[in-house]
Amino acid sequence: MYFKDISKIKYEGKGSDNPLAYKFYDKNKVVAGKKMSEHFKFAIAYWHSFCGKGTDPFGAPTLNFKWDYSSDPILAAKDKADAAFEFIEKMGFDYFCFHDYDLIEEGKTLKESEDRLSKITDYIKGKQKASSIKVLWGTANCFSNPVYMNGAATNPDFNILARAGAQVKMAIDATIKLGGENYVFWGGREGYMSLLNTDMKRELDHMGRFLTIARDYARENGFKGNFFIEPKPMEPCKHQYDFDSATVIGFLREYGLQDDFKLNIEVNHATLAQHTFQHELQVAADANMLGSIDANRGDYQNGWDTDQFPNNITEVTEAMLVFLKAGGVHGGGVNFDAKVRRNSVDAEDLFVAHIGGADIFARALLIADEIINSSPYENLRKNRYSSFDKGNGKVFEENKLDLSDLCKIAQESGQISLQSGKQELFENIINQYI
Ligand code: XLS
Ligand code: NI
Ligand code: NI
Repeated sequence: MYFKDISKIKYEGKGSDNPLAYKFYDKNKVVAGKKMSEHFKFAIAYWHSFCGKGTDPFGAPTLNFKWDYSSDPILAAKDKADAAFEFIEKMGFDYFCFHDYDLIEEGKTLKESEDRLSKITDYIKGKQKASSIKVLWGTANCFSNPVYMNGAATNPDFNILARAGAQVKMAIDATIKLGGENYVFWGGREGYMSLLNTDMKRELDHMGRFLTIARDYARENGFKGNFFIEPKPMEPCKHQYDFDSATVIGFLREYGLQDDFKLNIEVNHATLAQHTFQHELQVAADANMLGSIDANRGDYQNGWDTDQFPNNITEVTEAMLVFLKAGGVHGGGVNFDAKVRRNSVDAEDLFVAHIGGADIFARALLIADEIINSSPYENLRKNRYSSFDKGNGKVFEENKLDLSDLCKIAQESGQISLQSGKQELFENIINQYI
């Protein structure tokens, strides 16, 4: 046991002052026709919670992981899996997400990595059988190894692209073996540092082809889940090709991938792209491609991916309005792609952070559901468009008016009165229900 002082986290309600209890996340509570646990499918991110030890560009690790002492990579990986499973069970979550080399340290050769992955996935499979913990998604880390400094699927060197192919194949195999429900691509190095040395069109064609053959391989091997692309505009690249939801949707349609791929929206990536989280969710939902969420938050003053745990109730409430109205996500869930600050060095800090994250989503879901069902919000929004529900507006929506028709209607309609957008009223309603 790695967290022996901490017992299973329970729901104690808003009145509780126990820092190690849920105040809002009541797993079995039904909201909008589904249990909270089904709406969210909360997942822990293996990399932040069990691998990242608090380094930053200026400092050494601060977190002392009790599972990270063995010099034998297989034993170390097993200890890490024990810690992860103990944590997930104590949180009462059902899922985790992983990169290939989060599970076990990469070998010196592809063959050695493959053997290691096969051993650790055997072990984790056993642990899954003994619990009910599932994989929300798996992915390949095609960005840390120096070979990927010029990209993976978009590398100008074919040999590196092939190597990325081998790695993605192995990560898909591992995901299938562990019953993973989805598979993610996050292209941290798929982009450029300088356009001067970059043939963008050629690189994008390569990426389109790479994703196509990865999909084909997974399907041939029985994978039925969704593929997700996780947009991010920059960091580590100056410019990343999967910039934001709209860009990725255009890319997927261009390369004929729109039926198998959906989007995994991360809060801090949205804000890095100068959008809100809710904007990115809405764009994905409108294209019927809202697949999953990487929950975290950025910092208003810092310009990078700080990956802090979510705690902004207004932001998450507005996001939950989009989420509920979209009917939730396709196949995915809410993965806490977030890390405790490097000075949060107590074992219980990891629990407190995840409790806060689950609670803010639960609270926001309850509020958003109430806004939709009991407040004037829905009608106010609908009424803004009422001129399209009847008369010429309706005929326009039926695609039966041309530009000359519009001209004629405008000439006949006389003085037009201005309609208020009521933004402040909308904002007040959100605040009132929070
Ligand atoms: C990095 C990404 C990464 C993906 C998985 O910014 O969020 O963690 O979620 O590769
Ligand atoms: Ni992410
Ligand atoms: Ni991120």
